[in-house]
Amino acid sequence: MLPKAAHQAISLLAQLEACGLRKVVLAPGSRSAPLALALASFPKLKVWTNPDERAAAFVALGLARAFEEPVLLLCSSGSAGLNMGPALAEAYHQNLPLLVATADRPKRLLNTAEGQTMLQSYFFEGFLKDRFEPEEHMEDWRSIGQKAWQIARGPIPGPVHLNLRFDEPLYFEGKDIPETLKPIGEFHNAFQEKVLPNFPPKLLVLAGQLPRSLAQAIRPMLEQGISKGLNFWGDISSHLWDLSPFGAYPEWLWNQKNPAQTPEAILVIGGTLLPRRWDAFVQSNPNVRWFQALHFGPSSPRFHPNTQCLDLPLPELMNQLSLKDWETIDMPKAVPPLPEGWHDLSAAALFLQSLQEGDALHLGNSMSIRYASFLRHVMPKNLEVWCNRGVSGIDGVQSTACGHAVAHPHQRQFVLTGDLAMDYDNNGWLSSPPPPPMTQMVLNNSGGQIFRLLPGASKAAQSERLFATQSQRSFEWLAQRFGWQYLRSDAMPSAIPAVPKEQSLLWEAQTQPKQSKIAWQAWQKSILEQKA
Ligand SMILES: Cc1ncc(C[n+]2csc(CCOP(=O)(O)OP(=O)(O)O)c2C)c(N)n1
Repeated sequence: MLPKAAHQAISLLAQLEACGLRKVVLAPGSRSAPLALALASFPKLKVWTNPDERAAAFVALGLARAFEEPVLLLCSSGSAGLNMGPALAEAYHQNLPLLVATADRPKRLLNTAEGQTMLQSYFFEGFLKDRFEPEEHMEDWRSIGQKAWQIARGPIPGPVHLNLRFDEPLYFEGKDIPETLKPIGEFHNAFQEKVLPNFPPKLLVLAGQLPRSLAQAIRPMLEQGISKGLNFWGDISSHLWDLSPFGAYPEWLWNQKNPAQTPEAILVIGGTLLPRRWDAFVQSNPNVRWFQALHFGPSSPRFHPNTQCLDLPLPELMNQLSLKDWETIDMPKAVPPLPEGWHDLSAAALFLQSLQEGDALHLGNSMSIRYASFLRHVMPKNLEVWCNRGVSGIDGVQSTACGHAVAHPHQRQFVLTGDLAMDYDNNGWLSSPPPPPMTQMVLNNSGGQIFRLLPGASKAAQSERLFATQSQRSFEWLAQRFGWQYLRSDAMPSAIPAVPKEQSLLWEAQTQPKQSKIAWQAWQKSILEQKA
């Protein structure tokens, strides 16, 4: 006879598998044993393990993002689950479907000095689509699984927490699914449609971070709209970045005083967007009307309090835009040359130039994403660009890339990241089976370069210690730890290194922070002062 915990775990997995679950990431532990053992009953489920819950959650995030389907994340009780918070917060802000099952102990053991026992119910409060905690006496968790799946998957996806209290015995044998636990049916949610407003002819569409499939779905319509004069700018994370005239468009726009170069209306679609601070533009352009698509975007106005929010599926909205004629804003046609010498910008440019169509590029926060955003003219058009711009900051850059690489083993994977982000997160590489090879450039500018560029932080006393966390470390040790090829450049190399096929490569660009700052600021200035 199967113990209660086995019934619970099997019923949950049976329902999730019937709903379409195929991928599971497990951070092993004893309390989650019923779920780990029940996995054997579901051969359709592909399982990855990683001992570090924080990294495991980012690996799952990378998988959910790459496959655009819910991924189940399993861990043990206690602080194990807490470690998954950063990736869940990121999933919430990127609208990515993660199902997180934290194993827990029976309620009666709370506050009894029992090991690995704490209040887990509200671990991820504030960044969940929903959470479930089945009653301990319930043996059948199918309906919970079904509801959790539906909510995680959408229409607007996001993370769902299942806090699962298992009582002993936790271990069992056998993998036959009892007849009584056959999955129950699924149902679908319809999306509410609303009416399209009458946009003025000089409209600018600003696209933030979008799921790749949605971006691909609206791309032909946008292309058609752009050919009819529609003004468009896609964030580097939008999967539409290559449709923009050039990297600095929004910043350039802010500097324009000529009404001919100012949009009459701005429609914001998708999630996070660099640049973020539109306050000055909003104030000096009070007549610009603001619109925002709610489908795959935030639900509150972003840049202007009087934004009209459109509750319309994005493909439909874009289709309607593609049918009209628009008025184009005059723009500069070229990007000024890069400052000479070896610095972050020239190193990043060299790395980005080496990429080919169809490659995947994973960008670290904070300067790497900015460099790439401005250097899009050196990148091949059909390059997949990925980054965590929800809320993660320097967290999970590599682990998420590991998850993505696992999903796309035949795609060439590249990572461009800062030294602190690289130091912070590399346990994605502990995953088993191990992620496929990647080529990574770490911009080693001795700490957080962003803080040397932020006026407040850079002027503070002890800025290097209190903000930039200056260090003189090399990353050769990391390459050794994971068996990667290692290359270090202290000056402009004469050639771009070849990308190895079967092995990862870590290319450490050792740059001088001061020189990198001067080059970046000078180049930005020349871009923003360009004439149309
Ligand atoms: C998890 C997390 N902790 C702290 C921060 C604050 N933070 C923002 S940028 C940054 C430094 C990033 O340094 P590095 O990875 O070297 O990139 P660079 O600024 O040089 O591009 C830090 C610590 C953050 N974004 N995320």
